[in-house]
Amino acid sequence: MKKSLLTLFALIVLAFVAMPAFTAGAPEAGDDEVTMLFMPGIADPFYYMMEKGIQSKAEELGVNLIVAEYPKSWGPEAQVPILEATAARGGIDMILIAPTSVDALVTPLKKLYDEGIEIITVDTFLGNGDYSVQSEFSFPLSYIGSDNEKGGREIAAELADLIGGSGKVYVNTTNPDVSSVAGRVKGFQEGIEVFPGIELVGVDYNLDVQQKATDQTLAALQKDPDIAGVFATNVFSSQGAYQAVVNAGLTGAVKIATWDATVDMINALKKGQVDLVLAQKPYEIGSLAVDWGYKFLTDGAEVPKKVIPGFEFFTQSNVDDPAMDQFIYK
Ligand code: T6T
Repeated sequence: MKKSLLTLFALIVLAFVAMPAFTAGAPEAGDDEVTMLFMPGIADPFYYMMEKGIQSKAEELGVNLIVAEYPKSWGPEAQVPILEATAARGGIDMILIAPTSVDALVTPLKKLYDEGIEIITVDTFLGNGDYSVQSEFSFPLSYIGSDNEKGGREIAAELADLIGGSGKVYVNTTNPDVSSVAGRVKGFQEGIEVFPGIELVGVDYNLDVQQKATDQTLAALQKDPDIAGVFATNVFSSQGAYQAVVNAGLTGAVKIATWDATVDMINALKKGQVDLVLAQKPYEIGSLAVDWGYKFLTDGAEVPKKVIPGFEFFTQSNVDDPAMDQFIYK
């Protein structure tokens, strides 16, 4: 009797000791659930629209989604502390992030990547955005966003047309180290090169502050009263720059090509205060990022190094077309 009790006791002890060996690697409850973190660049209608695309695809696929706090200003100093604090919660399989600098986000993201978190960059990218060539910034799975240089070139051609192929043009943009807007300026400069009669008189950086865009554009118009065209490269640049033209009483005389289809910009187009609005597809960018990320995490699918949804142009002739309504960031 005593012997069998001892055996039973030994068996129980053995079971407890051996239990972990049997359970390691086995998914804990909810472990195979995919968790993604969305880290936007700044609080603006473009990223709100992107979040909608992310939310709806995450819901569809059963992805556990964490949306980080929206930075109140643009830049690594605002974005990195939020990113690191949110990632420190743990349990994150993938980060969908719009890096606010091509350089300054490489180290903080590489650290998280080395901790086992996959990265997809949405809207903006690291380095030169070519993740197919091994480099210190090629660790993200993919860049999902607009072809900004192509958009810049097309806007140059449209603005050239609007000003009759010659005259002075001015650019208001945000930051030199941000891939998206830098690409737009580069494309624009390439685009106007084919027009010998067009002169680029200045490029100002407003650090993504709308009032700064208004002040800079007003100063540029005062310095060069014969500026014929303005290109503003994103939401706050556009909303600031056209306000300066309105305040200077130059609406119609100065042609304005803008980027990002906010409700404010579409209303300005309807009022003839701007002449062109390029609409990116933030909802689609967000949805594609979750879709490809999920395929990678669950099936090991190969994610294309670049996924580029197109863009649309709002003009005075199509702004009231109901088919265009879907492209407004609202
Ligand atoms: O233009 C978008 C985005 O594409 C860019 O990278 C940063 O600015 C916006 O978010 C608009 O404010």
